[in-house]
Amino acid sequence: MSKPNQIRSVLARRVWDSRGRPTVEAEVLLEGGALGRAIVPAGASKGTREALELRDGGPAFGGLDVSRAVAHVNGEIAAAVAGLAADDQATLDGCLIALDGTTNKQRLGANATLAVSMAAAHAAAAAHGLPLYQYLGGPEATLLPMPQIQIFGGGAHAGRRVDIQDFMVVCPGAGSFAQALEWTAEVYRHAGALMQSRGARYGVADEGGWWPAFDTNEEALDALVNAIEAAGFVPGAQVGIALDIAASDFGRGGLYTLGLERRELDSDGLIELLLRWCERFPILSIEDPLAEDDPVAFARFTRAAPAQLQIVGDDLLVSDAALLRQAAAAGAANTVLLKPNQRGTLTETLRCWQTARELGYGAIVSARSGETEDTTIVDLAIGWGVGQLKVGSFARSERMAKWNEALRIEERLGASARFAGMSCFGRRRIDPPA
Ligand code: 2PG
Ligand code: MG
Repeated sequence: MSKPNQIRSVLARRVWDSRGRPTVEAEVLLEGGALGRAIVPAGASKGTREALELRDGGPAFGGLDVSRAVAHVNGEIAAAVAGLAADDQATLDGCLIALDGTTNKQRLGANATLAVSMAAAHAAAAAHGLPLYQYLGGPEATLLPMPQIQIFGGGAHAGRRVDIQDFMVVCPGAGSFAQALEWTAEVYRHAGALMQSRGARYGVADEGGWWPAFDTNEEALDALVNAIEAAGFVPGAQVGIALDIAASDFGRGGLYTLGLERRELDSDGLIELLLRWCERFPILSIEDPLAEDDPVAFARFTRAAPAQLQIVGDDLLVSDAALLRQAAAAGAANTVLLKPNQRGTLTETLRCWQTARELGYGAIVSARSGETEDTTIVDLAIGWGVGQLKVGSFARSERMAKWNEALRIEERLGASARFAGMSCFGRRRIDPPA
């Protein structure tokens, strides 16, 4: 006899992401009639140790088609997971991992496995009659994340027009998630007006941040502070800066090429530059300050940085629990970015978050630069109580769908909603050697 929570069928199709590129959507139908659906995002600045996103190669769509990943879902994966309980995520994901049989999902594709993993979670939540965040976190799932919102795009998301990838804001002075969005809306608007007044407003980058028409990276930081002030906020206290340096994109072997400024820095030179920026600008969080192949310098930066600075590992850690343990042992970073498609299942992503908690690290649930209307990461951030969420800018519907979904959840939670504010920022420091 079948049970209502058992998977009856799985169906995948090719859909299109915010860069107009193919991606995988999966639907999981349960015996009781509940249906879950999810779409997988795609990165541009990727860590080399991310799980593999399977692309077809060949002439169509620049080699980026996903017909093989879609076929894997509709064939092997659908057959293997039929009959499994959708609300036993660990067993389901274990089945996907075993079926793939490689360490990085290179046979089936992380885009195939993650689509099914997430769609099954949605189906299970629907079967339980609960919104996904509540299904994942129970009645405790009331913590609204601090948003990290991009104002200027750069790096791989803007044709390397500037070296730094994400110039973002966080709102330590805001009292609620809704207020953090209101404040960011004003900063984003003023940043646009500022670019307009300089005759330098040329549209937006991949994640919707303003196109970075600057002559130096520091000019972008100055412009961001000006926009915060023009919007009427106290830089640092009310609205602060968060950067994703994405240093793996312009550094290799301990050498970093700042294309915009036509100079090359070694690891210590880059560390010095970033520390100077931390003194001059109200920077509260820095992601990937050094490249993924430069972990010793990453740890050196972590030790040298101001005590309150959040230091985030993205390419360095690729949402992987084992890499996070290694980084913690070496004293690198104090926060991990959680991107489910870097691993290919929800269970592995959750394991990384659990490891972060155990080690005293902070975490940020993050979207990718190639996104869709899928809002699963909002449920993960709230359901898992992570306390921080990074989605891109304050424009374009693949971004706004996520901010707006979190707004709805905050409203639905009413008096029980708690805003994380700065409480979940990574702060851990290893003691300097005696
Ligand atoms: C990152 C993300 C989002 P991508 O580096 O953190 O900004 O970019 O998805 O291209 O890796
Ligand atoms: Mg990053």
